[in-house]
Amino acid sequence: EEKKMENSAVYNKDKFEESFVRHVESDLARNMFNCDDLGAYQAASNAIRDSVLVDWANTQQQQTIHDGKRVYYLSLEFLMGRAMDNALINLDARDQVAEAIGNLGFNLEDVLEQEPDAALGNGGLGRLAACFVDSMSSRNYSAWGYGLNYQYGIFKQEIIDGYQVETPDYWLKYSNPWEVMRSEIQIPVDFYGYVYEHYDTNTGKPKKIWQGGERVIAVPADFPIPGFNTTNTNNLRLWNAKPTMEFDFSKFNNGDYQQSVAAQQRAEALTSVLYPNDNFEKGKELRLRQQYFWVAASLHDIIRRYKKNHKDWDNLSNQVAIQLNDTHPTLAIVELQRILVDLEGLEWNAAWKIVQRVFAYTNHTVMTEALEKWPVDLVGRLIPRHLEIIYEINYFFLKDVEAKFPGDRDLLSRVSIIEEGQVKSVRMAYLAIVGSHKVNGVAELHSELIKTTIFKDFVKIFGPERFTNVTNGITPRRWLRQANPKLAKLISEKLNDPKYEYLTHLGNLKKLENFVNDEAFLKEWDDIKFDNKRKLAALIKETTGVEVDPNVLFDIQVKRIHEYKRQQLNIFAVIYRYLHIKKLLAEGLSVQEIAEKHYIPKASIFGGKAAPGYYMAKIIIHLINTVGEVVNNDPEIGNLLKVVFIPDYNVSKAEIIIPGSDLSNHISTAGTEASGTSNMKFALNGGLIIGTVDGANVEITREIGEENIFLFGNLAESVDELRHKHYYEGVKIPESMQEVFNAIDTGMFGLPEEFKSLLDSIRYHSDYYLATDDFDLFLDAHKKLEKMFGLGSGDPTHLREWVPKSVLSVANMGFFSSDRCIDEYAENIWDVEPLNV
Ligand code: 26M
Repeated sequence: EEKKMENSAVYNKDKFEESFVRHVESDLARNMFNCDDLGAYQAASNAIRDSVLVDWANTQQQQTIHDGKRVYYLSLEFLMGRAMDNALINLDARDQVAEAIGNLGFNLEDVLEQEPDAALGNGGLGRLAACFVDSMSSRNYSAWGYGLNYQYGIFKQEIIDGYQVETPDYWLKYSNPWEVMRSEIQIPVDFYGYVYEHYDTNTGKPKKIWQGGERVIAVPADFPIPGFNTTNTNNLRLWNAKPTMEFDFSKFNNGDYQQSVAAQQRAEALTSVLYPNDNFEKGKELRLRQQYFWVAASLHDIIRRYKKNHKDWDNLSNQVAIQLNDTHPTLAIVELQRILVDLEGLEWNAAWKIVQRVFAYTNHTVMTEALEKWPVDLVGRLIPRHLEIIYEINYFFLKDVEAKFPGDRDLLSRVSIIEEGQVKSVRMAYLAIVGSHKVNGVAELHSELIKTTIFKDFVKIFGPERFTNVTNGITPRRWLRQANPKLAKLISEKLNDPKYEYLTHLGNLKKLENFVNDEAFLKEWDDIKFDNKRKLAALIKETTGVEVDPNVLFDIQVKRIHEYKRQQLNIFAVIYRYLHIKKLLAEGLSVQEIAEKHYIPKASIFGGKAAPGYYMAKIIIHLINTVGEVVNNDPEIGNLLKVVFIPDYNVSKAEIIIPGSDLSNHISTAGTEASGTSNMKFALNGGLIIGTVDGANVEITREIGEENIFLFGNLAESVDELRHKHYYEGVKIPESMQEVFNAIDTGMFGLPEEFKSLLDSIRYHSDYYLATDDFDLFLDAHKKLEKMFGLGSGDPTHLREWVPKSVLSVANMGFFSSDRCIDEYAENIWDVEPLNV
């Protein structure tokens, strides 16, 4: 505590105010009389950053002195969201700074709002990486993240006439106070060129030399990652591409100055934009260039750090663990083998053993169409030496397979890293498995599925030990304390934990079970939910113009739009509900009667982005919006039903939406959602879940109890059979769904042609995602849960039946902290221990 006080301005109001003013005057070149909220955000961030930098420098120095094993988390996406509030919470300085900022004439909440999201990711995979860096710092690991510093994050989504319109997210419009440019570090990365053989007089052996054709320089931007309740502050290093200073003199001499400057400028394009797919997109050369650029720069950096203190290559895996976030960084395996063999002169086999010990690979999908494959031609042109090495890795691998399973030609062609199709391609997942010592899935069901389906042959070849599970987690600092401060405070009071230690010992939440019969407590709990719903209603009003009554059931589905996530199932059920409410109204029932006896008042809330080229996902967005248009403007329906699509779902909106949910949807076709992580965020904030038996829903159910979650739908084990049946016997549309289709077909929600391919994919194209099989089960699950919700806050049924489930959910979510998850990686995969700095 004492150290804290002397250390920095964030713990001392006077010092903070002083520092703030200094930053306004010297960094912003303004004065306090013309400092607006944006200026205040920048000055405050700089003042806070100053103290983060002290911890950061100390941490890095001590980690270097200690010289233990470091973890490197390679991810093309880090979906960080805002940094300022998170830093204040992790430093335990929020109250002091709020007061100091108040004294200076600003309001902390307004100032925090000025920060643009760092939206350098698509969805689950990128946000997972962000939770992981928070946990790695908070649990005192020595760990770096490596990624790309995109100038444009995920596009901003506008809804115009009910359609998604994408606009660029130029998030660095104002300078970013959280990034520290390391212009002194400049790492050359080569592309193209050719490979030749050279007789090495030292070894008497031929040697491969890669002569690159185009060079780009990698310059890091570093982001300090403060831990919660610790001074341990790790580094997130995101690369920028910069042109070389070398000039193409051949062009220059030809008088083509313009051309040679243009070529230089192209370098920067490499890191300018995040690919907005959360699924593989075929053959885009720039994407592969991004991957190699990032991998080469990161490995160069890691190896340079290793070489400062070490010579013995055999020791590399005692110092370095590299985790591959999906197959996007798989070229790192090839790059390390190249460094060891071509540049450091190791024997192939010795090098390969080292490589395998260093790497581990996390898989995030079983859907085969989403597995990365790169055309051999493209790889050979871009990085010719790497293609040779891939062939050689494959040659030795297949030789081993042949020795183990002699004569099994089928097996060899099935597991070959090179796919011999119309377009010969490199199967990145196979390369990642072969080059790693561990492969993990992200939830139990998913980890089992990869072993029995897509990677089955590799279990046979390498044994089951190579495969493991690490169930995903989320950081409770952002997803409870930051997003839901009132609930976090109530919990800290109830647990008698004024320092919020439960945020790093999330199992302590269990003690909340003691209060599940305490009526005053339940009321307090419910009041906080109501308050959060009011805030969400305000966001909805502001972004869509629609007014929703915070007393109604908030039924939410926010996530990327995908057929497998089945937003279509949800909107069909909404339409069904609307049709039936209309029928009852036509029969002369009043809104009041319908609410009490048939359909409780509800707001169906959607949000999420569609990949710009994903036609079907865009139709789903359009349908949700046209349904909203009709329902919300129906003068008869009162508050029985509202349908809203919140545009531009992102991390900072999630922080408002998630705490305001009564119910959230996690309704993927069983076996398709690897884990899901928003399910955890909702449950941790006291929202109940309606979901299929898929991904981490399975473990959430085990932890919180099946009476506290609403599961429905066919199981993963039935999916193949059902698909087969659809294909050979045709799709049977249930009557309930037929009513919905008829309404769409007769133009109730706009031109039916606009939705034809969505409906046809179900009725004429085999309903791959099993909407027909699960629809009635979904409706039944709703009927059941709505009885328990009652008429919402204040209703005795609600307090008796619903709120205790909410409390019990939160009480049993301890397992899903990303701290637990990172500890499992550390112990089972990385073999590292925390270092207390
Ligand atoms: C690949 C190639 C080219 C362009 C983009 C990609 C690509 C980008 C992101 C592919 C997949 C991407 O993300 C997939 C993803 O987010 N998966 C989710 O990962 C979460 C964390 O493990 C899981 O919880 C989700 O179930 C899973 O869908």
